[in-house]
Amino acid sequence: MKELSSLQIERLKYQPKLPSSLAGGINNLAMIEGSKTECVKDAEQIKELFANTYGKPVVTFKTTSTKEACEKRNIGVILSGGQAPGGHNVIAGLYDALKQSNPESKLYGFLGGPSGIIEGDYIEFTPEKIDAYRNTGGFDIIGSGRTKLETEEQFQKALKVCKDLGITGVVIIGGDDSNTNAAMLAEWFVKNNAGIQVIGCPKTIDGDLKNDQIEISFGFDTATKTYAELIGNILRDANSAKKYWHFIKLMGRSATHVGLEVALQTQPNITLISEEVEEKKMSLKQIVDYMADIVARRAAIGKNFGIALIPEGLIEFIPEFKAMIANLNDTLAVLENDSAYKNADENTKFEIIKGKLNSEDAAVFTSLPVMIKQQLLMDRDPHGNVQVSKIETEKLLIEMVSARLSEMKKAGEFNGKFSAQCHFFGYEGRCAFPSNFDADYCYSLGYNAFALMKFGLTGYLSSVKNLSAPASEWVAGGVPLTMMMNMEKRHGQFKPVIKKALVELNGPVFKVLEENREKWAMEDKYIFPGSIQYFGPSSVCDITTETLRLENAAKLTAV
Ligand code: FBP
Repeated sequence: MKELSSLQIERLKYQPKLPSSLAGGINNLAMIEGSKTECVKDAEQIKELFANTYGKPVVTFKTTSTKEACEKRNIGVILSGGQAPGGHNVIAGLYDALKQSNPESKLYGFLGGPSGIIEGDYIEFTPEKIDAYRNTGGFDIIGSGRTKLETEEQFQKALKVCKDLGITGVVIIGGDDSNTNAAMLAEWFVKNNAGIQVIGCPKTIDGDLKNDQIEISFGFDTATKTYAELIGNILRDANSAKKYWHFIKLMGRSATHVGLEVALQTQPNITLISEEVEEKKMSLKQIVDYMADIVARRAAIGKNFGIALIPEGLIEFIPEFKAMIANLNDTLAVLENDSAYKNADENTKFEIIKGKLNSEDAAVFTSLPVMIKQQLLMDRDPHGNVQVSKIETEKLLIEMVSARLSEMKKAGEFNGKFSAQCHFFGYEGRCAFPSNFDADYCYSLGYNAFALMKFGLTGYLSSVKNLSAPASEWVAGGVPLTMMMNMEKRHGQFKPVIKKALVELNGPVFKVLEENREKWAMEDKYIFPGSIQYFGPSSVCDITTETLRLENAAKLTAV
């Protein structure tokens, strides 16, 4: 019986590339400080909440000839939130840097996400354990979770666990919510003279944790390439059978970076962009009309097939739903402790909700099919987010487009067939073998996280920039977490959180879609990217996403 696939065996041998500023070794680094920073919004409140960690400078590293080893250190690491390809390499990079700086140092992994540091649930990494997970996908090395770290009791428990293990640094690998945890923990540790640093690493397939300092979160590259492969296959199937419309919902939570990137890689017939829907204040009816119009126009030229990409978070961006969901969130936060509501049957729950919403929101809620109502009432995640992965927007749209086409048929405006298949691609891409890009980027992020600790920093996000250049030219450094924060309403209360980066409608990536979408709607300009390649020519194995390529090219032109 085989224990490992041939690809597993080969990937374990891959040696990830480091930027040349780090490749000289962890003991040969110098840090360069930039200017002080400000948060993106709500400065007064953020400054007050993060009195000890606010406003620190951006930093970068360079190699020096002066060698400076580290004292023995114990570090803890947490994988937090949804899986993203490359997480294991962040841990491998961190481990290698730590051991290079002092072989006596230890790395602990907290199990099951942030709850591990509170419960004292951990393992100590050995070289064998690390080696078995190099360049592999998934978070199974220590598991992940979505616990929100915010209470005094949680922080006290985390402090005790760290003190018992002699831990003086914690690395949190996560997205916007998890790095909000990192910022809160960093601030609390400084305020309480704990002597424990906290560094974050930018993870999420959603690609929404980005700004001038963080070009992309890790996992986006591999996940979008995986979805693009699957969608390329479906495009070819649709173009072969010529009998189905495929409505494909794509993960990405709020922002449509995933959908946009995959659209550029495959050129499907319809791509909905949540940010555009919001900007143009499109109603659900207008979205349905737009889709039905393309279906009808294609049918008129004999094409009763096509592919539509639907972003996971669409519903929260349709203005009438956005308002209703915001009020629904507040209502549910209150009803959370109401036993009459909790014990009520489904119909009574719908009635209670209707009674609590204003008349406009109640009308929107009532207009929805039962399935969507049920999905909207599901528990929020621990950070207060609607669990959009469970809302079947693709089915809702198929139902509504089909109804609209029936009306059009009666009016003589549609004379074709509409037979639809629905898909949801999300989990398929989150644990894929990291692409070479993600393998290198993640290893560098982890290695760099230890460099930030070595220089005594806390409340920073590990940052590796210039990512569309070869890895040797990447720029390693750190960015203060507070720089990305603002106040947002969660579970009915305003809280400090890292601001999500949405698709920029005047940015270079959306522009490509905008300029081409009519052509892609009618002519079949499908592209078939195929599977991620790990071995072979650089032109196939080391390509970045279109998003990164276009955004960095635009930055260069602007300079
Ligand atoms: P993160 O923001 O934690 O990286 O999560 C990304 C994500 O994959 C979203 O795209 C998706 O909406 C969500 O996680 C699904 O969550 P879960 O894994 O809990 O079902």
